[in-house]
Amino acid sequence: MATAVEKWVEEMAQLCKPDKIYWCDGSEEEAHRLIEIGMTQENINGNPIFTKLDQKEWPNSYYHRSHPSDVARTEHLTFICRKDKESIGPTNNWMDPDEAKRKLEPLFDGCMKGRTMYVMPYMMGHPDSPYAKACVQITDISYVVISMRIMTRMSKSVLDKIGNSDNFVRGVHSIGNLDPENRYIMHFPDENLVWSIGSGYGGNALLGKKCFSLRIASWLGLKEGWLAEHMALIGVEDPQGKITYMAVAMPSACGKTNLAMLESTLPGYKVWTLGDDIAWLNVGDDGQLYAINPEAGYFGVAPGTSMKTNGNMLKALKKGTFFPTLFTNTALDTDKNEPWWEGLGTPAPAHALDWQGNEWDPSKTSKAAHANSRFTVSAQHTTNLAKEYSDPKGVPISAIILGGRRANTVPLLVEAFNWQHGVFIGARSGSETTAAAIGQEGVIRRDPMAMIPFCGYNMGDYFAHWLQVGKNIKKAPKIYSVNWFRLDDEGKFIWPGFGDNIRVLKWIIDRINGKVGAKETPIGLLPNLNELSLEGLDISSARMEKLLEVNPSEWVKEAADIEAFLTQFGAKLPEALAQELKSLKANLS
Ligand code: GTP
Ligand code: SPV
Ligand code: MN
Repeated sequence: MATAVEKWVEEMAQLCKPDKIYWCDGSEEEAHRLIEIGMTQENINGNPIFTKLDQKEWPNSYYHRSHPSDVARTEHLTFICRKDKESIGPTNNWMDPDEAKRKLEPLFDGCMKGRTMYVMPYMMGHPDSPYAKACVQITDISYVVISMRIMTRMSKSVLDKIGNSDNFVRGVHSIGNLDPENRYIMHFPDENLVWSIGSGYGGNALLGKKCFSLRIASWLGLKEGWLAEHMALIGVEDPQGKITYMAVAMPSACGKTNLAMLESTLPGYKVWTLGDDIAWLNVGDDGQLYAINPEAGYFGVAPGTSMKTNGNMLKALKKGTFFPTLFTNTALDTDKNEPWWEGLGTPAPAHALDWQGNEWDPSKTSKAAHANSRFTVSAQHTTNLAKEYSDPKGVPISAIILGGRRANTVPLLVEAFNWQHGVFIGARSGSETTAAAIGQEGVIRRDPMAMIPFCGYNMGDYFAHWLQVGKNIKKAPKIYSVNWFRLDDEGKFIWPGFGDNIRVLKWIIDRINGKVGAKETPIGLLPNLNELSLEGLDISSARMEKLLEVNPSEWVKEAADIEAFLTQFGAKLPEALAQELKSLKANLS
């Protein structure tokens, strides 16, 4: 008797008509075999799927170049498909599920002719975790298989775990013909199902990541009483050896991976990492909020990653274990056969191919690496991997940090008055758009909890759910807002950032332990300058004051923008948040 997985795979094979079906076992031997084949095979964009990099400098590392039109998430082609349009809300693209399937079926019909259909069984989360989910994804490109093996816990044992049950998350992916006109990322929350065609890039193609672990999982969380969040997960050890766990939401390309790898500039402090992009938050039996990272690797932004800014990550990229490391859309130094990107901290290569495969040398004014070029590396490579990384129950969270990229208005650091106010801070957050998604860069958009591209249902209901989860926790974590990106009059970052962000984390720990005070402002509690640990930093108090400034006229404008954003949720906007907006405006006047 065929299992539910086998029946579904057969059904998909009937539709996609691959030459071959290959069931992945997740082994090291398999990864090497697929990479070897991929080095001789052309991707449909004319590049080999994998190019071997210099194995001495970059052990077990390979280079991949995607199609120039396919270098980031495409939010305008991403849909949530449920009958009830209102349940999806005003910030998602909606499509009726029947209509979506009528649209997709002809595109998938025969899309794998001449190709292999890879079937990947994998877990999101530690297999022994009560919060983990068993998943199966189909794809027709080995780049996705190798990436998924790094990013998830892929193993044939997942099939035994699923057995004959149909309780598994389904993902169907084909690179299609890469035509942006025929590119769709469609989510069916009621069926635990994602269909994606026409893109081989990150969040569009690795369906366990944003598609399942955020969009579908957030919907499961609403029904089941938990939260799926776009958050890094860290443990901060203080000089006494005590570790404080924090979950950190920041929009794409706004600093999660770097914070997760932070090398402290304050003696005695150390950051341990559990995750850099996604956290699942559950209320434990003891009434505390626990978090796990459902992923097993990092798909991180390459530009700006250097020994100076993020030495931990560079060491991880060069570690080379049984997990290969991938570089996608960086430049390729053709003299040295090494990856290169702007901000790597080494001289620009004399001869290179840029991210589009064009000849490049330092005389060119164009960027060699795409701004959203990425590395894919196993969490096992990180030297600061927390020991609780493999703890099925996760870690208890003491602080939630909500960040964004703002050149002005938003101070370096704010503490919420309480959970409800913290939810409002999250709901009102804005950030400048980045190269992580196709579209204009550098424009401010409201991005509640960094989830605007990832919340799989009506954000009005999402705010209400956050408020409810807060009530279900015995001792709610404190909530903070941070902004590393405030600029001075010359357009330079005022805050040194990176390793010095530990100074902000230390203040948060001191607040949790009741060791420092704070001053009340209209937008929340701010640090007293003399209680921030700034020793060894070359920053004038005038610049620090600018970093912590709450400028009333900027905030009156901000509040108007927040109001316009929140109004669109109509009756779905929780009364508590409408009240918070009212008091913000009152505090400002
Ligand atoms: P996604 O993977 O897209 O979700 O991004 P992320 O939130 O993990 O962002 P990441 O840490 O990769 O940082 C994105 C960019 O911001 C990189 O170019 C970093 O070098 C830069 N960056 C990160 N932290 C800081 C900081 O503290 N200060 C400054 N100035 N830049 C930073
Ligand atoms: C992001 O854009 O937030 C990412 C990269 O982490 S992707 O996997 O493409 O979503
Ligand atoms: Mn992300």
